[in-house]
Amino acid sequence: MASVDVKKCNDNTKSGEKSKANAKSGEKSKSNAKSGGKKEVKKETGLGLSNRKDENFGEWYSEVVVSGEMIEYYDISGCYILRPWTMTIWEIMQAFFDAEIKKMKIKNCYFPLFVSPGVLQREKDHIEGFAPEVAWVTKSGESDLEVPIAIRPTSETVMYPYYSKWIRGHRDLPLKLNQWCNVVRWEFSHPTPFIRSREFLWQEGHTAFATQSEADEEVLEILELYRRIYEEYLAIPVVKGKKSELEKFAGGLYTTSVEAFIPNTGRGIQGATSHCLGQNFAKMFEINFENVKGEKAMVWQNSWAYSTRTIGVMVMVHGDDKGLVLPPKVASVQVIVIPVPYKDADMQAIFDACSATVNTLNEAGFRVEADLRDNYSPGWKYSHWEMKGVPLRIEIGPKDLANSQVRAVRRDNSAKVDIPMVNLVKQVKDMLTNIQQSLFDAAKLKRDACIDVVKTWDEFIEALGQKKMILAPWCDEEEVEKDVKARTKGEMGAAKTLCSPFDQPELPEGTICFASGKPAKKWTYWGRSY
Ligand code: 86X
Repeated sequence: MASVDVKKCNDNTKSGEKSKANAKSGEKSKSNAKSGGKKEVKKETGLGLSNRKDENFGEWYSEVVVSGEMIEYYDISGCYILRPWTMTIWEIMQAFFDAEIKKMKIKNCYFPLFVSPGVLQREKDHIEGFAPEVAWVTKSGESDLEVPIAIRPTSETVMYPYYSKWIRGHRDLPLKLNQWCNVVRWEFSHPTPFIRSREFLWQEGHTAFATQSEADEEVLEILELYRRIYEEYLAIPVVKGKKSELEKFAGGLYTTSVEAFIPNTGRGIQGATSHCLGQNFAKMFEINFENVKGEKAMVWQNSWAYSTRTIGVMVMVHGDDKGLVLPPKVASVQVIVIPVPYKDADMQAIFDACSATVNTLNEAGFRVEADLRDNYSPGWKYSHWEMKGVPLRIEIGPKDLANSQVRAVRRDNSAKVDIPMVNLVKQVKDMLTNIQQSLFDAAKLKRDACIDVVKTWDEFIEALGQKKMILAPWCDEEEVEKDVKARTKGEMGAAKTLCSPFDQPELPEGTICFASGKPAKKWTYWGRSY
């Protein structure tokens, strides 16, 4: 694996060098044609993707995250460099979520990265299945540590001993903490940037309440924030629902999630989870308090998280054959302004118009930059910023200058509009809003077209073969879910439950389970998944 990654890294460096070396000739060839010129520039500069999204999705994805300058491969398999183009997206989502949880009186904190073996194993049942994924530090310099130290894969065992210490009486409740941090899970299945990496960034919220009803309420409040991150920021439709007993977090009482779907691979993907832990951890970590009546009671706990995986889902859902497509709300550059010089044009006037456009839009609150580099042709710049997914491109040439207008080109559908300078702010605002909505609508249409409602096993197998996300009536029995997994095992991976949507269609009396023939209890989404 490592050698493949390094090779990709090298290949990328090479094409980067090539594009710089050829930039000048790109400029020259620009002057000769409007029509065929662009293709020629692409070829010469090495811009453009060599894999198509619909033909070779996996390769397309690896290529687009690197060429879009979000990720750089690293020499440790499953670890990736998050470049500024990625971090800005993460910071925007972080700012939203952080402000929202502060409104809920949740406070930020930071617990150590390292876990002592005693603490890690304190809660055996929880750790058991995960043990092979825990990474350990065993040496400092040349000497073995007396006691090896684990790196947190999640922070329950790190935090809860202190919850036990800090919570004494009902006045200490609720205790609502969150931390933004990295975690390490030494996974052995195929790593994919953002989607499955050995180190990733997330927030983990851990809260404790006096009553179950307070905990229940918070679970859904947080889940709604996760829905909003996906739908309002990343423009990705998700299904809110409850995980099956088999798929829930084993240490908890119940797990809720937002589930997204990747049409190209026909796989569901868990977008974020919000768990009610019940009193299981309170029991193990002795998190007790004296209630209002003066009796000893156990706290009710929740935990919830979303990670940088969100960004991978965004790339997979919106990206196209020209590269990334960023929803305006999370794009670090929402508008890129590009001067279009012609022979004998007043270059200074064009540059001034570009700067004025950037300033006007920045002052209006948009994230705007101009690409005034003189060693790249306009065509090269178009491809470059398309690859990086910038939602809107503004071109300014002599004709635009003469007409006091700019030309705006949408990344999502290539639509071109001439905008009079006097309407600039209003029209750019409308276009960005429109792009954000269009991306969501297009993604939802595509996702919905992948949903099949089935009633029988034969229909289920047929739909699974067509890479669908399947809504089926189910008896809700663990044995039946295990049986479905066993019966669908194959190269592509088995089908499992994604979630039972909160929004349940009507289940007519007498409906039977698609897999067992027993009475159905609920509608559940099934599919292959990440
Ligand atoms: C499950 C559960 C939970 C806090 C969340 O989903 C929200 C934020 N944590 C995480 N999980 C593990 O408990 C786990 C434990 C170990 Cl030791 C491990 F190596 C991997 C794990 N992966 C997931």
